[in-house]
This record gives sequence, structure tokens and C-alpha cells, in this order.
Amino acid sequence: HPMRALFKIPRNPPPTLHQPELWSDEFNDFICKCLIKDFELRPHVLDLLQHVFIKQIVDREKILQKQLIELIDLNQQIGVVDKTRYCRNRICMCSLSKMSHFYVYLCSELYYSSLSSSTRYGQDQIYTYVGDILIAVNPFHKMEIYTSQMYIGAKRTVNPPHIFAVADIAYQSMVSYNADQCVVISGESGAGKTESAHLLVQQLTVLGKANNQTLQEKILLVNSLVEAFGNACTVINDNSSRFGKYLEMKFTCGGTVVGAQISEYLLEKSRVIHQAVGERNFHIFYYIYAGLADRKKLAHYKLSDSKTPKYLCNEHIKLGPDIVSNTFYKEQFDAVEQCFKVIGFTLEELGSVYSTLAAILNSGDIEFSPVASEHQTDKSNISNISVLENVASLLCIRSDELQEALTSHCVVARGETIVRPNTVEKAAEVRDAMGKALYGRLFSWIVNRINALLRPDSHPGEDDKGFNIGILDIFGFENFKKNSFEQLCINIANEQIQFYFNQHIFAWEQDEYLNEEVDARMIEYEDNRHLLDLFLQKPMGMLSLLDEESRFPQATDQTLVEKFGDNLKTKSFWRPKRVDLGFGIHHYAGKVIYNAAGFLAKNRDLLPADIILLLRSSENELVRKLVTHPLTKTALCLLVQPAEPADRPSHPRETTNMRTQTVASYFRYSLMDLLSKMVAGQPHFVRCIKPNNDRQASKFDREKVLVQLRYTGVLETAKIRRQGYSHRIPFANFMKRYYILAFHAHEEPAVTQETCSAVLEKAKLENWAMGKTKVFLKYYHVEHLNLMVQQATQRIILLQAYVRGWLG
Ligand code: AD9
Ligand code: MG
Repeated sequence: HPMRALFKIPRNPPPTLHQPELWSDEFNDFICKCLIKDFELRPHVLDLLQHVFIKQIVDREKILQKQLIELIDLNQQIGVVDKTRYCRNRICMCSLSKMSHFYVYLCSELYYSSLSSSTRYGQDQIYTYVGDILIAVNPFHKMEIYTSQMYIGAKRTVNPPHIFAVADIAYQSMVSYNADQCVVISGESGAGKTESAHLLVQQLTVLGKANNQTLQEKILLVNSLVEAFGNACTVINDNSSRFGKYLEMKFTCGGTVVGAQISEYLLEKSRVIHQAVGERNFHIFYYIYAGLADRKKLAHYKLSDSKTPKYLCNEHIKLGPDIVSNTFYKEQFDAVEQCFKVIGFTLEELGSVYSTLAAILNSGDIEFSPVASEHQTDKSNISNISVLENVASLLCIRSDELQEALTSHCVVARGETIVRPNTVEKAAEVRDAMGKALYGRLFSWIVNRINALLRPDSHPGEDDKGFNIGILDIFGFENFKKNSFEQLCINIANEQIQFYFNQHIFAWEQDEYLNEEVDARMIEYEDNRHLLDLFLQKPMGMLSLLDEESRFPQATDQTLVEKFGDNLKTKSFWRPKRVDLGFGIHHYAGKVIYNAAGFLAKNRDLLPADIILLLRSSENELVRKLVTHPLTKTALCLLVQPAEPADRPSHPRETTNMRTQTVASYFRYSLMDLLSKMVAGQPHFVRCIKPNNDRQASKFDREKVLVQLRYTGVLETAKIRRQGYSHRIPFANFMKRYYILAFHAHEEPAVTQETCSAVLEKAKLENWAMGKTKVFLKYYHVEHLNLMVQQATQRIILLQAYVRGWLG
């Protein structure tokens, strides 16, 4: 702003820096004029105000008090955070003699809350509070704000907004209310959810003061390890999460961190065999390739240094410069190996993980050709037997059996098992299904193994009932040029999280006002329940229809979209003209056109029993484990499992009963599982915002941000947070914690509306509400009360010490 130069205002001084001698009278005058007359200059005025000595303003404080209140009301109308409301109350409460001092404080408060978000973003102030919700705008560059410990145990209003403060609130709530907590991070792809989750874990390990350094180190490495296997480069985000992750950090009742557990949801396995233009396979494949090349071990794992494996082939990717000699990948490989070792995987396990990954890469190169025979044109043969042998040797199975399992299948007809040949296409499908299944199961095995290694030790006789803080980081909302089944699942999951947010912030809160007869104006919000019904309702929701169609052998993707069109009668669903297999959905976050090609196959996700039985005969323990043990619900359900016969067949060709579980039905189940975990804890919300589509630092695309603020309901949230009450405490709990502020320590006052009111009045608080059974408070009321209790307790302790000394 030109005023900066004029008045020599430093660009980004800390909010507490007030140097009156720097400012001229002329400048002070200018500020006063602006305040009084020109609200248009609001952001700049407030920016400047922060550094103003208030002397002159004090002289006019009466006028200014009125003007400031107007200014604040203006802020409220345009939906700025509710801190301004706080300021308003403080101004009204303030006696005039305190005003000058208060202005300084107010200015810095207003500075944070009222500067336009783009100005703040330009100054690297990426965090904002809307009530108790944290908004985080992706800075797209490294920032030096993640080492500070000033957030530990601090009042929230004392520091600028920060993700560490969320960690602190969750931790303090867990310790003081003895309750599980859950941090829900949401936002579209590339908005910064995964980074935020890392920062939360980092801060929670500091807060949880792990007894041993190793545990702390292990917990910090968990994210990096699972992300090497579950994240990949997409056109939106170079490190895009391709699975949902719920990380629970386990604490003792006293608040010491003792372990961690991860639940993983719906890994996008199709990426193993195919990546869209401009995208890549899961990171680990590149890491291992570069890492093994560096150690001259490619040949040992049957990987070529001259021919790119088909599963890694994508336009413009060159094996040599892009993969084999990529130093970043090599470093990442070393880092991943280190993570494995620190967390406690054995060297033997590591070797098996590498072999399995190499087997998957090799298997993609198995080629099939039609058998030239007069009668049997639908038979296929493997044209590169050496590749088949490599895969078999890496998986420690027999190559002839692998060949048979790929090129033929058995069907049961009238009680007899008949072996039928596979066409070239069918054989390729089985090969790809094996690659996907191996990877999906390997991922689940790694997660399970981490869970076993980081499970808290419980010693006999010790009370191991502790609490946990869960951190939810799922794949963000996606809208590509071409959207498939994976995007549908990802977007439904986001729809569900948005619904949970709405329920929590609006529906349940407003129900409570009604039940408790508290007077609060109801806020209208975009309810997305109809979309969840569209997807999840039984029997006519989209996923049920998909499952139903998947059961018909004759069904095609075309019949599927027709079925959708015939049954889904809502404005949020439509069939666009001139788009083959296309259908559109108006999600809470925008319109997406999906292409149903491949939906049925992806939903069925078949892996022939022959392959499973063959892998079970492997001499490699890990490979056997991947197919014998139901590792997780994912591994159990995502595949067609042969029912375990009482006497295990000695030959893979034996009849097996198929039990089919589709991806859609597993998906529905995992959403419910995730929700049940989340609902069990007290929620905290972090909403990540993506400031631009070009991943550029300091570029604030107003339109893009506004769209996100609108669809996430941030504006309505600001309204409800301003007029609503984020803390609703039952009378008994309230009195137990705060009675000391209005009564003598030895008294036992009754638990009634009157006694609760007495406490609040004694604390000189305003704007709270009294329900039938609960006290309704804003977060700053609670902060104020807690501080008063802390001071009162300190006084009592001092007094006791004094009396003890006096008594000798
Ligand atoms: V996705 O839904 O998994 O595709 P996320 O998880 O929302 O997405 P992610 O956390 O991966 O996004 O952030 C994308 C990129 O933004 C990161 O790779 C960083 O380069 C960048 N980012 C995000 N948050 C921060 C931050 N707090 N500081 C610095 C950040 N860079
Ligand atoms: Mg992510």
C-alpha cells in the first residue's frame, strides 16, 4: 500500500510491536480520519492501525468507540471471523480510562481478523479461526513457523492462529475431559490435508512427551512410510493420497503418548496397473527402482535397467534419467528403508516386500498371444516365458502353475470341475487382477504390521485404559477431465465428511438450542443429505444399483448407466447428452461428469480362486500370509475369496465356492466404520483451502477461494459460530469445575440454573445463555473461566503454604 512508503511502515512487523515515536501527527490524524469517514479503506486502515500510537486517538476516544463498533459490525455483516464480536464485547466492557491501552490490543486483534484474506495470505498468514474451526490456506512453500513451542498450553487468543494450537486444544481437551478426540481435516485434492496431518502428529508427539525417544521417532515415521506406498503423483498433486487414513495416537490417562494405530481406507489399487496421462504409479515403485539400481541389485530382483516395466510406462517417462538415476528417488528409498527398520520390520520382511514389489512390476510385462489352432481360437499362450519365470521365482511359486492359472480357469458345472482356456484379453485381466491384489494386500499387511509394532505395551496389573486422538486425512474431492469409479468413491467419502461436519456444526447444535430452549437464530446451511441418499440409500441408491448390476453376468457399463438414468430421479443426477457412458452429479463441491466405462469390472474386482490358491502354495512366508490371513477388512472383502474348505484342497484346480463382496459394498462398510470411530471422539475441524490451481506460492485466486469457502459452508459456519455457543456444559460438570469462582472452596452449592448464573456473573461474563440442563458458552468464555480457576487455585496453594509456614 502506498501509505506504507509514506509513513515508513515496516512490511510485516510482529503484532506486538508498537513504536509510537515512529509515527507523525500527520499520520495519526490520517488514521483518525480514515476510521471515522472512510470504511472503504478498511483493510489498509487496520493494517496501519496496528502500528499506531494511540495518543491522539485517545483524545477522541468517545467518537472512536462508536466508530470502532460500527466498523466491527460492518465486519460481521461481511462475514469475517467472530473474533470481531469478541472485540466488540471487550469495547463495551471497557471503561474509558482503559481504552487507550485496549486500542493497542484491539488493533492487533483486528489486524488478524479483518485484513482481507488475500493480504494476509500474501504476508504468509495462512491460518485463520472461524470460531473453533481452523482454516488453513496452502502456502505452497516451506515456512519457518513450525518449530515454535509458544502454543503449548497457551490461551488461543494470545497467539496468531496455528495448526499447533489445534493439536494443543485436542490434547488439553483429552486430558481435562478424559475423552477421546478426533481431528477431521478436509479440503479438495492438493489443499494441504496430508501436510496438516503431519504437523498435528509432530506437535502431538511433543505434547505427549513419549517416555522413550524411539517411540516418538517411530510415530513420526509412520506417515512417511505408509505414504510411500499409498501416495502418488496426480495431475493435481505431486504427493496425492490415494487412500484414506485415520491415525489414532494412543495416550495414557496422564497424557503420555504410548503408541499409534492406523486404519486405511480404499486404496486406489487400479493405479498399480494403469495411470492416467500425466500421472504416476505409487511412489514406492520408483523409489525401489532407483534404490536397487544404486545398490546394483536390479538384476537380483529381475528388474531391467534398459526397459521400462509396463506398469511404470507413461508418456515422457524415461527409465534412465527419470527413474533409475533419479537422486531424489534414491534418497527416498533409503529413507523408506530406514523407516521400516526403525519401526521394527525385520530384514527378511524387507527382502520379501521388495521381492513382491518386483514381482508386481515384472508381472505387468507378461505377454499373451493367441494360440494358433484351427478349433480353439480363444486360447492364449504366454509369449515371453522368461518374464513368467522371473515372476514365479520372485513369488516363490512354480512357473508352470502360474502359467496355468493365468491362461485358464475352472468352472463348476453339474458338480464337475471343467478347465476352460482364457482368451488373451481374459488372461491379461487375470494378470492385472493379480498385480492389484498383491499390492493391495501388501499395503494392508504393512499397515497391520505397523499397528502390531506400535501397539501400546500393557503391563500386567496396570490400568491400560487410556485415550486417543484420531487424525483423519482422506483423499480430497477430485474433478478431473475424465472421472471414473475411483473418483466417485473418493467424492462420496468427501460428501460423507461434509455431512458429518454439517451435522456437527449446524444440525446437532441447533437441535440442542431447541431442546434446551435457548434463544438462537437458526442458520440456513446447504444440507447435502439428499446426495448421501442418492449414493447410499438401499435398495435404490447408486451403489446398490451398481451392486445389483454387477451380479448380472450379461450386464454392461451401458446397461448400468441406463439403470442409473431410470432410477435416480433427482436434480443432482443427470445424463449429459453426447457423452457416451457419461453421467453427471452435482456434488456439494461442484458438478462432476463421470464416465462409467469399467465401473462393473472395477466394482466386481475379481481375482480368480486359482491365483489365490497358487499364491498360498508359495515358499515365501510373506506371500503366503498375503493370501491366507484375512489381514484387514480390505484384504478380506475386496477380493473374491474362496471359502476356506474344511480340508484344504491339495490341488488348486479343486472346486471352490465363491463368495463375492463388491468394492461398493466394502466401501459402504468402511464409511460406516470410519464414522463410528469419528463419532466416538470429540471433533475438531481443520478446513484446508487451495489458493490456486497452479501450486504457486503467493498466488491468491479470489474466485477459487471463494468457491471453496462457499461450498464448505465456511460463511454459514462463521455466522453460527458468531451467534452460537461452541461449549455446552451440563450444570453438574460446570459447577464441579467452576463453583470455586463464586463460592467458598468448602461449600457444596446446589446444581441449579441460579448457581451457574451466579458463577458466570461473578466472572463478569456476558452473552452466555442458560439452557434447561446446560450452560451455553463461547470458547472465549471457557478460556476466561479456566484462567480464573487457575488463578484461584494458585491463590489457594499460596495460602495453604503460608498457613503451613505460620503453623510452623
Ligand atoms: V490430496 O487430497 O491427498 O491429493 P492434500 O493431502 O490435501 O491433497 P497435501 O497435503 O499433499 O494436499 O499438499 C499438497 C502440497 O502443498 C504439498 O506437497 C506441499 O508442497 C504443499 N503444502 C501443503 N501444506 C503446506 C504447508 N503447511 N507448508 C508448506 C504445504 N507446504
Ligand atoms: Mg493427502
